[in-house]
Amino acid sequence: MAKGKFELLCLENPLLDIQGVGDQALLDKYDLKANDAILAEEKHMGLYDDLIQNHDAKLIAGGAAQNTARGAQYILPPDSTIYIGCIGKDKYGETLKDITAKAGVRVEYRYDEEQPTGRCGVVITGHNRSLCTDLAAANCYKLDHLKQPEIWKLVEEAKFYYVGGYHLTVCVPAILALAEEAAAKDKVFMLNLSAPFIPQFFKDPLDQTLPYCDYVIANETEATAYAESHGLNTKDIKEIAKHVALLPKKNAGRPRTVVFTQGTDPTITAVAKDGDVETSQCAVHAIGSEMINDTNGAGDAFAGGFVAGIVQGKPLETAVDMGQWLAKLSIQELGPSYPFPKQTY
Ligand code: 26A
Repeated sequence: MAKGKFELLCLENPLLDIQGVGDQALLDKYDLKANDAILAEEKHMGLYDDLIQNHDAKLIAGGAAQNTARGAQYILPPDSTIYIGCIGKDKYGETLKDITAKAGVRVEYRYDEEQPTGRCGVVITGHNRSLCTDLAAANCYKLDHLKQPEIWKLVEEAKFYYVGGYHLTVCVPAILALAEEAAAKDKVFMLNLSAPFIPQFFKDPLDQTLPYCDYVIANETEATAYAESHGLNTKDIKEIAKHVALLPKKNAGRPRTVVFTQGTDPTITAVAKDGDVETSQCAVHAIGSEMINDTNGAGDAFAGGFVAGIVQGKPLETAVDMGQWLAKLSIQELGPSYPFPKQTY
């Protein structure tokens, strides 16, 4: 296979997932919803040890965009993907680095001197997953790191940027630096909305970033949260996709594409060009419920397959189908993982 040239650069929050199977009582104990993603508060701090001691929790590499980076690299030629974020100087951080590097992703972490590596408590109940994140070091990412000459050189050499919307809670200046580089040099900038609380509570930084986005990826609950927080007065996923596609754009030379997944329902796409918007639908890859291990990371895997397709210059429908294919593989694994030996699309 031809060697890539680190064309794809991803930025977000590196986390170690502490994943165990729970029940309604465990969700109630920590005031968690069955299918949600939140930032941990004081009342959640006991969850991590509880998962390890009482729920046979496993430690798995997580962090949404880091999962996506591993997913994209699963498909792309060697040396195609770089991942950037902040970890602590500890064992969890080393574990994360090893797993991500083994997946062929080049990691360029900032190491925080004080905070430990971030962790995400994952409570699995059936096909739902509740994510509760203690960002710790992941919250300490700084623009200074991105602007270091040896890192910024990698930014300049990359042609595609993928940012997890979760990073809007961490370092907006770093996101905007990538976004502006993309707009100025006509490169591709992609954003995932990540979780309903992002459009809900991080509306302003999201609105600052959207004009730079060539691709916006989200699931249906994130799309609905966007519509609500922006007063769109509709729950129709296709209408929301059209609205986002038509928002103002910095780099008018590239159309904006919106991709909204809907679980097992078809994925909606909307592409805006010259004030017009074209929508279409792509079916998911069906899978028997008995084949599903867990759905932690399914959306990240979709994004990984999709982004790999875009980097490879595939047509939109093919890129969406690559996302569905990788999501189907990932939900059969434990957490946000991909099967080895590698399967090919
Ligand atoms: C800022 N927050 C809340 C987060 C996350 C997160 N990744 C980055 N930032 N909360 C959960 N995750 C990750 O999402 C993956 C599943 O989609 C988890 O680590 C999990 O691997």
